[in-house]
Amino acid sequence: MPEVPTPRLRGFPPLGRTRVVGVLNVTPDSFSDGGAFVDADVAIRHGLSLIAQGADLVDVGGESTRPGAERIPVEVELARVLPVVSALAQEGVGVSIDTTRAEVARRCLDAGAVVVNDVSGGTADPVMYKLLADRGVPCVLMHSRGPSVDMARRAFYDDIVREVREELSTRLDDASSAGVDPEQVVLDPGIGFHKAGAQNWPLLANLDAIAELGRPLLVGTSRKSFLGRLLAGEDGTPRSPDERDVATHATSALLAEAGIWGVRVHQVAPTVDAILVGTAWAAARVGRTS
Ligand code: PMM
Repeated sequence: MPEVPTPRLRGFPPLGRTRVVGVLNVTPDSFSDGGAFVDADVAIRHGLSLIAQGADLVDVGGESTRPGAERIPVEVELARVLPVVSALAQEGVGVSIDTTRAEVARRCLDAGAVVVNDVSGGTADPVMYKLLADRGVPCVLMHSRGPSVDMARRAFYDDIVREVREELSTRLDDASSAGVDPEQVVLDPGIGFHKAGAQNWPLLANLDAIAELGRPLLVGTSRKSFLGRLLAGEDGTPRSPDERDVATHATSALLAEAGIWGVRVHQVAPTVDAILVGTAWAAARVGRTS
């Protein structure tokens, strides 16, 4: 993978390696870990264990974005995430809140979250950019094309790399026009969101084109269905989500080798190892002239 320049993100000094963002879904229905952490105490313990394993941030989400997922009421989302976000923040954990709702983001920032991760890129809630601008917090703007309920219908591209780049560029422009400091924005190509199976590979292989927008990149490949398809059995049955971890770690090593800012993963300890491999590989190349 070509090396991707990593611009600075205000408030996050360079680490010399890819950051690990641990996934903590407090949902009954996420595609790979749905139901495992609905109990707040179990979720909090898991968040602390992700940090102990080497996560730099824990990304707490209360609304499933799996293909076909229906929206839940804001009160339900808040009831799931707030106790977990507050408890983790009180323990000094760097919490990112995975939400498309400004109200949920606002309450979680008040409770100590330090990053807002919006899979709609700020398009789902008309006041999200304003909140981000007012609070001046780092945010992840991910590429997607609308609600998860019609993922397949919008997964059409002539040139996926060009189109995702253009659409992310529009998100960045809209956010900065609304007062968001571009230096606080991380962009994410949105692996698996309105992208079917093999469409994800050219995006991953050409992240340098997206990095030309001048912002750090976060990438979430963890346990996603394009890996399930790649690893399908002879009868074509996709590999199940919990059997996609080794393939996920392979992508993390490649992303670290390319100098990507962060990876969003379910399994932190092996990701830390994979990142060490990718980082060492890239460092060994520096200085070679032939
Ligand atoms: N993927 C999921 C949820 N949130 N956020 C970002 N920034 N990037 C992603 O790729 C992403 C995300 C869906 O995966 P999950 O259901 O396993 O959390």
